Amino acid sequence: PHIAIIPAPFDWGASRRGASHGPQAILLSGLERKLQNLGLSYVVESPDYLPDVSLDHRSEQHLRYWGKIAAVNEAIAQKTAQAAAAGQFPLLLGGDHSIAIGSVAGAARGRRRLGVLWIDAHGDLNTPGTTPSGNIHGMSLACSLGHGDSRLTSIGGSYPKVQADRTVIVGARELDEGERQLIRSEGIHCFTMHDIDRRGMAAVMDEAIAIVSDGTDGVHLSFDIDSVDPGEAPGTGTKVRGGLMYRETHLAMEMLAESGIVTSADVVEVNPQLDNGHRTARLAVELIASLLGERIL
Ligand code: DIR
Ligand code: MN
Ligand code: MN
Ligand code: MN
Repeated sequence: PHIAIIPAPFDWGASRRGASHGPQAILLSGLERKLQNLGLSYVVESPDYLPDVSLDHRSEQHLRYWGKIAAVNEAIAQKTAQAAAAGQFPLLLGGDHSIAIGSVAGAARGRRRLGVLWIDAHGDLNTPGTTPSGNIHGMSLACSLGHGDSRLTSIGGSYPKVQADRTVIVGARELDEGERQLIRSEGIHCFTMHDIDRRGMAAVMDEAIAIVSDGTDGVHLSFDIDSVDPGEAPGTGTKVRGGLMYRETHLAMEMLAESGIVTSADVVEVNPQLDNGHRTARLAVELIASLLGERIL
């Protein structure tokens, strides 16, 4: 199969429960039919690769549920690396965004010059020293860059999985002070909603694609559905007004498909318990189809 659909039904990294039902909601919203119509071969992996962490209560105030998150992400890294090594495109279905600690680590195992495109309302660049919430889904990109607690940065190997100059954030509109400082001190490329408003999505994505593909040996797309405006994507835990419009988001996915640079992806933070019917899960399916080559004409 060309695509390995890897469910990551996990939500201990977020401030509220429910994103663990995201994979099932996305699958029930017609993902397989879309892939079939695109002529893509795929396998849906069983979630049995994840360890049972129900009895792991290791947690700290600034690193909530780190025990569960470390154990689950080791397994996600392993599963992602295995799929990539088999020549497949790992497509992770979250789950909250803490699962990207594992998916990025897994994608980086075979691609030491991995580019990362992080489409999100947030930066996910907090560390235990800067987090306002203690929620690890707000720290996953920092972890992948090697910042934060070694119990998280060592997942999938004790080295930074990606470099700041190959990392691009698109859609940011709610950054904490520590995140702003890390963006400046590390030189992380960050296209905010202000940049998208001024320059348009096409220009921003052209530049983002150029950055993540320059000198890299693969690109991981980490797509947080809360990047989309809450009017289109109400089913997510940390909604922020003023997000990406429906067509802007599809355009970004279509441009990524045309570029052919993306080698792995996650779609995270779909929470069916907060959704309006299956509106957000269905949007996720549509966006995945655009990413994987669905065209209007
Ligand atoms: C906030 C929220 N910056 C935090 N982060 C979210 O808790 O660190 N990330 N929602 O997706
Ligand atoms: Mn996120
Ligand atoms: Mn977010
Ligand atoms: Mn927030």
